[in-house]
This record gives sequence, C-alpha cells and structure tokens, in this order.
Amino acid sequence: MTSELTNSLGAFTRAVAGRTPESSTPMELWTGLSANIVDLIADKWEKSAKHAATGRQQHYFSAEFLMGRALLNNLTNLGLVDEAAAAVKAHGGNLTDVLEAEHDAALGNGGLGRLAACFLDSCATLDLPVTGYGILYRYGLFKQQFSDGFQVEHPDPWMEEGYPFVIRREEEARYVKFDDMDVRAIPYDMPITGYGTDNVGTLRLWKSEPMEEFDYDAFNSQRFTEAIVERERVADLCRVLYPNDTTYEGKILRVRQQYFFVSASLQAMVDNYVEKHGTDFSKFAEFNCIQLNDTHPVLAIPELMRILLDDHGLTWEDAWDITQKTFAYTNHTTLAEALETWEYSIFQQLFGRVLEIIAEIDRRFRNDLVGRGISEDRIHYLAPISDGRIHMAWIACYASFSINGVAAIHTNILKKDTLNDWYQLWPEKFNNKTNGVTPRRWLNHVNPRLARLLDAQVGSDAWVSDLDLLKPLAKKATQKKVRKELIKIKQANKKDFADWIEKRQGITINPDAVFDVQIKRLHEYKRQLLNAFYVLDRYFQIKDNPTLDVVPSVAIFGAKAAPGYYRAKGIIKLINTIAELVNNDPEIGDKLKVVFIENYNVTPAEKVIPAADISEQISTAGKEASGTGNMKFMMNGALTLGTLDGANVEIVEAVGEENAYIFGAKEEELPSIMASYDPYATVEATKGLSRVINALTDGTLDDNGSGMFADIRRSLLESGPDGSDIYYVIGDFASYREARDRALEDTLDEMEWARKVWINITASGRFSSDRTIRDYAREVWKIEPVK
Ligand code: H53
Repeated sequence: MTSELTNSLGAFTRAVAGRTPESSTPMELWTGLSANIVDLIADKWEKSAKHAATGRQQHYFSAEFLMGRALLNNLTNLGLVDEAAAAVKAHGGNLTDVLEAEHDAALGNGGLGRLAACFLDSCATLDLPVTGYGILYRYGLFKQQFSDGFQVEHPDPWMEEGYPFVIRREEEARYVKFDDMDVRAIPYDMPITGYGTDNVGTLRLWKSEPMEEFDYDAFNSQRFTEAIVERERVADLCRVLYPNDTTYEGKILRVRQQYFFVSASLQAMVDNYVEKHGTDFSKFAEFNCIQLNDTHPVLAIPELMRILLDDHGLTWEDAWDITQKTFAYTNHTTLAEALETWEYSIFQQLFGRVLEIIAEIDRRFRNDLVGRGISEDRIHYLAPISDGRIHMAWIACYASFSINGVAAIHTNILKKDTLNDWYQLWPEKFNNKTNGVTPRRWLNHVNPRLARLLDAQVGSDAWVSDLDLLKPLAKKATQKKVRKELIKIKQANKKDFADWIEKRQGITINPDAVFDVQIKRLHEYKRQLLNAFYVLDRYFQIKDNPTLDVVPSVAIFGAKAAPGYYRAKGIIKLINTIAELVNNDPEIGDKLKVVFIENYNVTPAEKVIPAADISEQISTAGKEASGTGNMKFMMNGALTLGTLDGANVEIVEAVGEENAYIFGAKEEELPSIMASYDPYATVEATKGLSRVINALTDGTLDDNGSGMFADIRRSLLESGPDGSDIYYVIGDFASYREARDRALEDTLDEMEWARKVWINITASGRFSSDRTIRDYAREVWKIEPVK
C-alpha cells in the first residue's frame, strides 16, 4: 500500500518539476518534498502565529541567521524521516541524495548568526512566542575555493533554484523611506518547527523591491538601461551579506541594510499593536520586547522613536519611556575597536530625520550625565554622537533596559573594561547569558549513533528537548560497556568523515588517527597560527627522527577569511602550503596529515564535529566572547584543547580540569605579561620554534611570491603597532605544544579517553540553547510558553 506521503510527494514533485518524480533530479525531489513539508505544517503555523499575537511577544532582531539546511531538521521535528525515506524510495530516489541536494542558507558569517538560528530552534521547541527578523540576502556568505592554496571568493546564489521554506507575504509589505530613495519591503516568512510540539515559530526575512516594477516610459522610449538602473539600486540593498565578521567596514550600503530591515520590522510590529490595542501606546512595551543581536540592528532605537513621534504623535518623553522599556542589547565582542561606529555624513545622506532624533537623544544624554556630575571627557566619550561619528553600541547601552554578554568571563570583561563606564552608570542593566547550541541539530541530527546510545541510556528520547537528563548518566563513565560503545561510535563517525572528505576533496586520511579539529572564522585572535606552527614543528621533529614514535593524527581546519582581511588570507595560504608539504612527504605517511575543509559552512560542520577527538579552542585569553563550536564538540564527545577563554571556562567548570586540556596565559595575567613581552627572545628560548618561524621566509614554504608569509613573520617579531605578536602566539606556543602532545598521548589509553568523552557528553546540558533561552525568557524577555 502506498503511504499518504508517497502520494503527496508525487504530486508536489510533479508540480515543481513538471515531470514524473521518477525522472526528477534529486534537487527537484528536494523541492517537492520541502513543499510537501510546508503543506504539512501550514495549519499549525497559522494557529501558532495567531496565538502568539494575543499576548506578550518577543522579537529577535539580527542581521544574520545562519540556518544551514532545513529539510532534515523539519523531517526530524515532525517525526517523518523514515516515512520520507520510504516515499522518496517509492519514486526511485534516495533520501540521502535528496538531502544532499539542498543548499545551506548561509545568511550569516559565523557564531553570531548561528547562535540566532539555534535560538529560534529553542524558542519553537519551548513554545515561546518569539519571532526572528532579518534580511533575505540573495547571496549568502561567499563560497570559498582554494586556488594554489589561496582563498578565492565566489557568490552563493543559495535560493536561485527555488526555496519552498520561505513564503512571500505580499499583503504584509511595508514602505521604507530613505532621503534618496523609497523602497518596498516584502517579508518572506520561514516556518521554524520545534521538537515534540505543534508550535511553529517564524523567521521573517525582508526583501527590498522597487516601488514600481520599472520605469515603463523610459523602457518604452528605448532607454532600457535607465529603466533598469533604479531597479538594480533597490535590489542591491539585499544583494549580499557582508562577509566582514567582527571588524566593521564603512559602507553606506551596510547602514542602508540595517535601517531597511529594522524599519520594516518595527512598522509591522507597531501596526499589529494598533490593530489589537488601538493607538494608546502606554502598553506597547508590555506586549513587545526586542532583543538586539549585536549593534547591527541598533538603528531600531531611533526608528521606533520616529514612528512613535511622527506617525503617532507621541511626546518625546512618552516615546522615550516606551523605547527604553522595549529594547534589550546583546554584546558579542570584548574588542572595543570592533564596536560599530558610522560617519555622521552617512546618516545625513540616508535619513536626516533619524539623525535629528539621534541628535536629540545625544543632547538629552549629555544633559542627563551633566546632572549626574559626570566629567566632560567621559560624557564626550560615551555620547551617541562624537568626533563626527555615531556610536551604535553607546546608543544601545543608553536606550536598553538590559545589556548582556554571552559567557561569564565575557560579561565580566564588559563590566570591568569594554563597557565599564556604562556599568558604573547603570549596573542593574548588566547580566550574563552564556550561549548555547541546539541539541536537536548538533547532537540528535548530526550524530544518530550517539543519539541512539543516549536513548538507550536515558530510556527514551526525552533528552533531545531536556539535555539535563544526561547529567545523572555521568556515573556510568565507570561502565566498560558504555565506554566500548562510545569508542565504536566514534570510530564509525570517523570512517564516515574520512569517506566524505575523500569524495569531496580527494584526500585520504586514516580513520584510526586522532582527529584534531579547528573550525571557525579565520582571525588572528583565534590563533589558527598556533595550530599551524604545532603541525610544522611536529613535521620537523619526524623529519629529524624518522623512527620517532608519534601518535598518528590529522589536523583538520575549516575557516573563511573576510575577503579584505589580508593577513587572515595569508594564514589560509600558509596552512594549505604546510598541508602540501606534510601530506606529500612519504617519510611522514600516516603519522601526520593536514586537511583544510574547503568552503566551511554549517553542513561541513555537521560532518566533522561527530568525528572529532580533539576540539581546538585556542584563542588568546579574553578575546573570544564565548565560542559555540566548543559546545558542539563537547556534546559530541571531543575533548577541549583550549585556553581559559569564553565559554571554555564554563566547559572546564562543568567537566573538571582533568577532563580537558587547558593551557596558556590567562586573561588576568596578560596585561602584565605583555608589558615586558619580547617575542624575539621567546622564540630563541623555545625549542624548535625558530626553525618554524624561519620556515616562513627561508624557502621551506612557498607563498608564490605573494609576500604573505613574510607579513605573518613580521606581525609576530617586529615591534610597532602592527607587530609585536599582540595575540601572544609565540608566548603560548610551548604550553600549547605540551598540552597537545599530552592529549595525543592520552588517546592511547582508549578506555580512559572514553571515560573523559562520556563525562563531556553528559555534562553538556548547560550548553543547550534551551537553557540559554529559558534564562532570557525568564530574566529579560518576561515571556511564558504559549500552548
Ligand atoms: O558571536 C558568537 C560568540 C563568538 C563571537 C561571535 C561574533 C560574531 O560572530 C560576529 C560579531 C561579533 O562581534 C561576535 O566572536 O565568540 O560565540 C555568539 O555570541
């Protein structure tokens, strides 16, 4: 008997492909099945949205949502994986091929964007009335290709072949006005299914379109280009996601993007409020709360003021009171230089009225602080407008009722350092919300073998939506059976990854070697360089002593560099060059291999994390706000090799120092260390390190005449603002090498290693984004589940 899904899949695939499912491509079957899934959730989605709109709602504003693939996630949430596999098979296809046809929705750069995606998953699962708002970028994060080891960027037209998981809501369009153009904002809504619930949340992504299709008169009188130019100018607005992670780039287009999506979102929110409660805005903040994910959406603050003042005639005092009760701000970086500021002139050009409002906020802020007896210097430093620039983080700190960091150490650094002045003024605004990741995607879905073991140990799959249920299992670490099972699972996962990378990149690796993985954006502070130097040092050691008994290992990297970040691109070239040297040396064989996963994204992360033995979290202490990859690895049984930075600190707290490999200078030690640090002398004093550093320029490693390796060497050894090894790579090298060597040696005692792995997995409950979201809901958002 054919199942209902088999029949409907046939119909949906015919509708999208215009041919029989049997003749359809995997991509067409993917589109058909995805449309079918949207059909299955449509009624629940409508109900959930109506229900949520009756009470207090939370709105999550973010310029990035790094969603990855959607189909399998939705099938899992709906409990339809087996049925879908059977349905695809009945039409002559194979579910794995169909799932692999899906493009990643890479509408984000890294941690901040993926965090937003995990949060939406948790909100839906916890039945919380939360909506995400962002931009429907036509091109997501660039596709990375290696050419001679150099990173080359290509566009990523992720939805060009059709994407059923976003629904255009024409009737919900809004107009966004700039001084130099008006655009139509059309929302594309994405359903966010939860696990074990009928609740379906929404991610609303705005697309810009011209007010009129094109200038018909111009076109008619054969001025074709003229007719199209305006159209393209509007489309430019949503064309690309800015690939510039953490550091900021002064681009008018970026400010336009930010204003575009916050204005459209706020208009929709305010209209909904008026529809339900009329034009008495005194209860607006009772029904609405907005979380600002970093400073990118901070223009929402003056924009809400504008809407309340100009469109609804409120007084400044009333509008400001509402605004201050509505916004909460999450900071994601300790680097003061990474906080966004924009030239005054950009705002002048784009939206004079918004600038006028910011100027008034600035005026009142200054008065307020004078009244508190704050010195002129400090006021100047903290004011929304100073030195010809608009300071987005300062506007956020002033206007928000809550300011949070994303890990305990990060929030402490904000309080004592980055945002210290604000902390002194309004200590009650500050709170910590340690990040988390969704165990649905990052455990249940990526690691089915481990998931089934956990089912058996817990007695059900309840852990999938309550990860704390793993905690009492920690005591089973003593059970041989569990540990043996764990070893088998990891071996099988490693085999899967070895097959995947062989097929994808033609590299053969030994699945019995230790997999040591560092995957994250490329940044000097994340110190991929430390890892690369270790590999090179080990290579030289083996070359010097070919009989050296080393634990075979594979150093696996995945990283994209911002296209304009020259040194980060140099480090990519360096790692590829080291890989070439090491992997092609017959004397090295399986003792050491280097793999650089090309075009690292959510999907490759899903392949490698379950296979990892060692998780590299080696940022300079104090620089990584939290990290979330560290949590995904822990959940999948990789042990952390890391500094006491970001959430590593809390991971070590949870598992115990003996179940992780911690090294390096501590955050509180670094200022005094750096005051008298001499990298040159440290190189000399560290065995093997001068050979590694010299290899950059002595002909051992060839950067194809680009000068990139000399630049890296300079950044470490030369004095001056751009040199002096400000990330302390050389200084931490010896203790890093010691810790990594020790970790590799420890893998030889498989059963003892498996014990540590089990402790890590069972202690990962507090790093579930469900915990994080419950904390936000209770302490900041003040929202309750809506059934
Ligand atoms: O945000 C993550 C943190 C991570 C931090 C990252 C981040 C971005 O991805 C982009 C901009 C920014 O200021 C910070 O680097 O440490 O885990 C989520 O909070």
